[in-house]
Parts: sequence; C-alpha cells; structure tokens
Amino acid sequence: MPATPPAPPSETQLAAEPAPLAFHPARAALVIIDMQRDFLEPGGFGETLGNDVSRLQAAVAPCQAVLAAARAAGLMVIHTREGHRPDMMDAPPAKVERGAPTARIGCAGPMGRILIRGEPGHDIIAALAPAPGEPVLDKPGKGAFYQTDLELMLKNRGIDTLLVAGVTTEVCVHTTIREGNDRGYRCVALADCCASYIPEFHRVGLEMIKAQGGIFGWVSDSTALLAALAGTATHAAPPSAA
Ligand code: C5J
Repeated sequence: MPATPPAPPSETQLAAEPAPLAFHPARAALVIIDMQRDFLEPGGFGETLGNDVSRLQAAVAPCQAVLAAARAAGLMVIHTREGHRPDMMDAPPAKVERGAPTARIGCAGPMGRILIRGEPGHDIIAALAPAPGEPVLDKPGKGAFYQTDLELMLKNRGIDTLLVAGVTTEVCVHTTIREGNDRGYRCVALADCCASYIPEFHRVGLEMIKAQGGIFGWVSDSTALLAALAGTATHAAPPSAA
C-alpha cells in the first residue's frame, strides 16, 4: 500500500518581483547553475570566449549564503555543470565550432581540456563545493532539463518551486528558468546569486523574467530568501510527488 505523504509544512513568503511568492520549503529546490572553474577562473571556457571572468565573482558570496541557508532548512540542493564527455560525442558540432574563441571546447587549457567532464576546469569552485548527497547534474546544453534526469528527480521529490542561482544570467540560468517554467515549475531567479560577463545582460535578463506580470518567472535575491527561510523547520523528508 502506498505510504500516505506527510502533510506539507506551512508555506513561507518570499519577497519577489513582480509579486511575492508563497512556497513550501519542502517543495522547493535550490538549483545552482554551472559555478564551475571553467566559467569563473582565468584560463577556462569563459575566458577563451574573450570575457572578463572576474565579473562572475560577485555571485559567489550570495550563493554561499543561500546554500548554507538552504542546507539548514533542509531544502533539496542541486548543482549543475555544463560540459561534455571526453569523447565529445554529446557536443554538437554547431556548438563546438561557433564563434572565434582562443581555444575551443575540448582543447587543452591550463585547467585541462576546456568544458570536458573530469577535467579540473569542469569542477565546481571550492567555495560552493557540493555536500555529500547533493545531486550534481552534468548537462551538455545550456538548460538543466535538456538531456538530464532533472525533471525525474524533481518529480520524485515533489518539488514545485525552483530557486535558481549561478552563471550566466542570460544563458544557462535563463534557459533553465524557461525550461522549468514550460514544465510547470515556479521559477525564481535570485538576482545577486546570478552573474554575467556582460552587466547589461544580467540586468536585462532579470527584467525579462519578471516583465509582463512575471512572463516566465519571479526575481528575488539572497536577502529575501534568507528572510523567508529564517525560522522554517528542517524539512529533511519532503512529501512525495502528488
Ligand atoms: C555559457 C553558462 N554562458 N553556464 N554557459 O556558455 O551560462
């Protein structure tokens, strides 16, 4: 006989735009997108594209704060990494060949082969290292749902709200939020926990999410999430999916 799901904990209110959002901590996941050395450190994929990677550092401390709060509150925490198999069978030529980087995906760099799984540059930065038991999702694309088991994990854990952090705002964060929105999740971008190499894209990327009544999500920040989670009980055993 199937077990009766435990009653969900009480909702908490998150200050967000375009409107506050009520969510159950046990049904929310913190999804930290691609906080990898390849994007944040010199010599990686981000720099080969001509970017100033130091711009992404602003998101690290806010991410650390929400990660600690999410763990304390018992939220599901998921880390993602963009990258490819060493044989690059999952890397579309159209992606590898695009643009004029100083080194393409798969080329040797100071942190190993660029954007390749198992290489030092593919690792998540030490400041945001996943804890044991936290899923680390390897994705070949920009969105965290594409060709991954993210949706299955979320469904099995009864998750309906995604609190999204990471880099870059207008690429992998945006794509993941758009994918999640289309699948029926309430997706919240945590503004100061996201960053872009191009500050204007970060600003406008967030505007796009919350415009038109929240056309594909909400925008909040680390301060608001910490306040929302303060005083919430530990929800280590979330309810099953309905
Ligand atoms: C990019 C990402 N920008 N994680 N990837 O290529 O946003």
